Amino acid sequence: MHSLLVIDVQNDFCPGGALAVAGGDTIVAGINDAMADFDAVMLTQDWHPAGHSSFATSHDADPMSVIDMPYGPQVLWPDHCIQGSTGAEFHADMHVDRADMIVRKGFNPVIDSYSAFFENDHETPTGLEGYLRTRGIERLTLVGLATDFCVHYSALDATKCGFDVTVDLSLCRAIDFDGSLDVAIAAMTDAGVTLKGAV
Ligand code: VGL
Ligand code: ZN
Repeated sequence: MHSLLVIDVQNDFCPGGALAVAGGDTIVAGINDAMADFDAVMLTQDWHPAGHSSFATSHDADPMSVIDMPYGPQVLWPDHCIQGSTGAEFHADMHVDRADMIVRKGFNPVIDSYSAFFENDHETPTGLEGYLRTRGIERLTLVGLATDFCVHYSALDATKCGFDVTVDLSLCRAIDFDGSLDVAIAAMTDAGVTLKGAV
């Protein structure tokens, strides 16, 4: 079984959103088309409570600054993907009805969660691993936003969990902050993730 895992294609990561990724909306049609090629489709949804600890406003700090959290360094983001907000909704054109499963992440007020599998402490599971295993899914193709954060960490954790992982870079877009895209490509390559398509 081969599943498509669509990461965080939400309004706040698209142009006009709170944490807009350049070209974030341009991948939606291609993702919809790709859904037909898979046995199953899963979506993730970044889903933060107001006042989340990953927000710069919660620390009186500048967006994109980095602080030390008990679980390691954390980039402080503009407020984004607040539970129930329009920014947290999926892009209106995405075929959400095709998804068997929607995984929400980042709801723990004190730990961020880039990965679809574990929170940023790299320990607390989201439950996705068990879901995929019990459904007999062994192969995953990841697409979505952003290449260098949530796609990157989800791909690394998926390989750690033993799945056969491909990232289709043509259906991803990056934040590319402070060299983060180069770091992500190198880390995914080292981890044995198959990278397909152009960045
Ligand atoms: C993401 C930063 C903060 C992502 C989510 O989806 O890549 N990045 N929250
Ligand atoms: Zn977030």
